[in-house]
Amino acid sequence: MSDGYREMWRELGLDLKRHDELLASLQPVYQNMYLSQKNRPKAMGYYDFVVSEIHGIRIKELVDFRKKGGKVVATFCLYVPEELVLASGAVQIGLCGGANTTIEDAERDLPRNLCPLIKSSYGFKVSALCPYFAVSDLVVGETTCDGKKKMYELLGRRMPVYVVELPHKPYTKHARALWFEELKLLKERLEKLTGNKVTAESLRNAINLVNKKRRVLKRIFEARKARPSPISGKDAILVTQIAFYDDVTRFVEKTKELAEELEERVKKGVGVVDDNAPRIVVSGCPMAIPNWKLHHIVESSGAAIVAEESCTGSRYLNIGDINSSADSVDGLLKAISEAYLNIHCACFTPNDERVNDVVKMVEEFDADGVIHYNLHSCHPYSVEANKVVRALKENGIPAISIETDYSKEDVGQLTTRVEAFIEMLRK
Ligand code: BJ8
Repeated sequence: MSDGYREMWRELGLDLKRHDELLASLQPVYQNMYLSQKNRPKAMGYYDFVVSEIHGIRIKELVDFRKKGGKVVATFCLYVPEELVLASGAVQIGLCGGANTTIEDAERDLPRNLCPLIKSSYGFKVSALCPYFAVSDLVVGETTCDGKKKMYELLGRRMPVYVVELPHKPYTKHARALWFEELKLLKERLEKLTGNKVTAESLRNAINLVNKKRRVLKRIFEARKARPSPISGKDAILVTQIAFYDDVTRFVEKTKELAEELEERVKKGVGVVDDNAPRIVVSGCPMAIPNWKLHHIVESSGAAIVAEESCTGSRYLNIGDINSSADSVDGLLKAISEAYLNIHCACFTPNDERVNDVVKMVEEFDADGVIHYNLHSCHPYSVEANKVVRALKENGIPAISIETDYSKEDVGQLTTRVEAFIEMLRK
């Protein structure tokens, strides 16, 4: 990480001493987990650079954007449509909540037995460690799980927060109508924030741009279907994590370069593991940056993660290509609202589509087994774990369910379970 940004960080009100410690602690982790990997695609150099500048160049861009009157909107969930934020002239960034560092800070306000993702995210605000929070003009939250919903109330005492209501039974006509109306209200809130009117043209352009992002990510996913996989799961998840806060146009360009390289590798049969390495799909809670714990354990144990059924994986792609042919704002908004309900989050009930998605993915990615991944105290996914694992076993697919957090304490125990699972898949 370059050190030329201290003045900017000071102006953003960050706790510089702790901030320095945080960045310094990330370097050896990244070196160990990422830079030491063998035979990485060359195009990963871009994402290494983005991580090394995580609180540098991108923050400077956002600071400059705001100096010119631009607004930054922060989110914590896939259901907040980036298309709408972009169409209002604002920039959307997905805030991270994948680090253990800020959990103690969060526990001053939040209960200990709450999901680490929620505590980590909130902790980044209260600890003054996150420049992304500091450059955000508005957080758009959503009514997904109870923990997040209630956390937004506390966050709202510290900065502007707007919450969209997501219906949990999305299959009825009135639920879909409610969701559409909610997005209309969000549009009005964004117009008030930016002073810009969302027009059919600005919304269509934004849809087309974000479609490009999902399309190029899909190419990365498609390439991972090859045996051997041309990219590690660890690298693939990093690309998706960065997709949530990088500039969209630049991200699409850079990720096209990666996709081309992977497609070339597939043609030549070049992979990051040998052909016989067990192939694993991870399904469950999203993994916010810098949460690479499970991927590191699995891939250090000789297996390859070939896909993630999660919001930092296939659930984002399930939104699909949004139809931008309508000629009115309402028509385009309708297309967005329908497409976003294709995200099969465990906060939905029933949520059988998610179970079907996992089973289908095993076949498509030629996987040998599934690890269901659950964060401690995440009730929606822990209750659903049972259903997912049962359905997989009924289909003859080996599966295990693990529960973890962001600490290092259970690494030994997790490694033992993962190694035993991989060993079983080899037989
Ligand atoms: S669409 S998965 S990003 S809500 S892990 S905070 S569910 S207790 S993150 Fe999520 Fe949107 Fe759904 Fe995706 Fe709650 Fe569970 Fe924590 Fe979670």
